[in-house]
Amino acid sequence: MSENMNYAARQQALEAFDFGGRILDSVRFGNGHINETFCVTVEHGDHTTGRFVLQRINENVFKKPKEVMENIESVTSYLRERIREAGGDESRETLRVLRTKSGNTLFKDSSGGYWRCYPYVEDTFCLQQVENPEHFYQAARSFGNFLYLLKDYDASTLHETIPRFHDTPHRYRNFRRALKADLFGRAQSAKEEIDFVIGHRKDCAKLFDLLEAGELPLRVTHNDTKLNNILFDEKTGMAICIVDLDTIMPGLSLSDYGDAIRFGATTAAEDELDLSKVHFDLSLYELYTKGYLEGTNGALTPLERECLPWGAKILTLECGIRFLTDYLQGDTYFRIRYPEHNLVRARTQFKLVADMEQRWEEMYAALHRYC
Ligand code: GN1
Ligand code: MG
Repeated sequence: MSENMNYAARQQALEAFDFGGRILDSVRFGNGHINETFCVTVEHGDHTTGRFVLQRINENVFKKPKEVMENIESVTSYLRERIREAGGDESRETLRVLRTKSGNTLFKDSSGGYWRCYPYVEDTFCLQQVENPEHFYQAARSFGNFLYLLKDYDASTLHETIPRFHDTPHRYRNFRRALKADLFGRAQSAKEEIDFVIGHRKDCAKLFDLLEAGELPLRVTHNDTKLNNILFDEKTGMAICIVDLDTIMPGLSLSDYGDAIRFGATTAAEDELDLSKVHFDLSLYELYTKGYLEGTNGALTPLERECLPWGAKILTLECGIRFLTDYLQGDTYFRIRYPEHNLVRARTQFKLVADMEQRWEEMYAALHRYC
């Protein structure tokens, strides 16, 4: 879409939502790889200002935006009740969907783009990397608590917003297809990474087989538990609100746990170019494990707990496979800033997987200190 059309679509969205005041400005916001995000500042009648997060949902990724919003609306309403019962602050501890002037959770612009909006949770900050281990521990408790609060919510009533999202064997098959097609002639520049994935094909099925056999439960999961999908309170430093709710759907607890480890228990960014800086951080892994077990408050089954290291390894492998597949397919999924960006991302993930394998016994020893 051209910049002008983009601008016109955003203006329509700004007009559509019920912000309860005069719009002062709207600026690009955030670090997500998928949706387009803007921060909107509004002046109310009494001259106070308020902020909102306005997003255009990426329809290439989320084919059914209505279903995305149904999941979000239903789960956040449920969470609000649980938070209220526990004496928490429901206006800060979960997102609230802002409606349009005609009462809808979604707005469709004239070019067909879908938009939704949330009030901004003020006096919070977001982290791109672990700076202080305490924050990572807080994030673990919060994502654990998310699972705990939703443990009695019937996961089968939720839509699968991205079919087979954390179905790792399916991701592996997509990778093989992309490799076979090699539409952009990129396979020769990713030989080592391709061999790494093929060498790990058997690992891909480990958790999925247990799910199919009914040994691991299907739960309500977030499915995108990166550290930057959580808001911390500026005053207390506590993780208070989980954001980026589009991928809430039925899934494995191990995906939520594993994805958080992959992104946070590392010494470098997801797209660090210098692999000598990328290491799996065992002490952050241990801290997150402790926090997650505390947050889930006994809700995990013994087998789920025992599979946590596998969750870490498989989700890291899976994310690397997704980056590599997108690289082979010409970067149609993840937003990139330069041509090899997805390959660079894949490399860091495989480096972390290799590190985990080397420290496998230590990972289990750390886990068994808490369960
Ligand atoms: C995407 O939207 P964002 O940047 O939080 C992706 C995740 C990946 C992540 C990798 C819907 O998350 O699955 O793990 O990038 N989200 C979707 O950084 O595919
Ligand atoms: Mg995000």
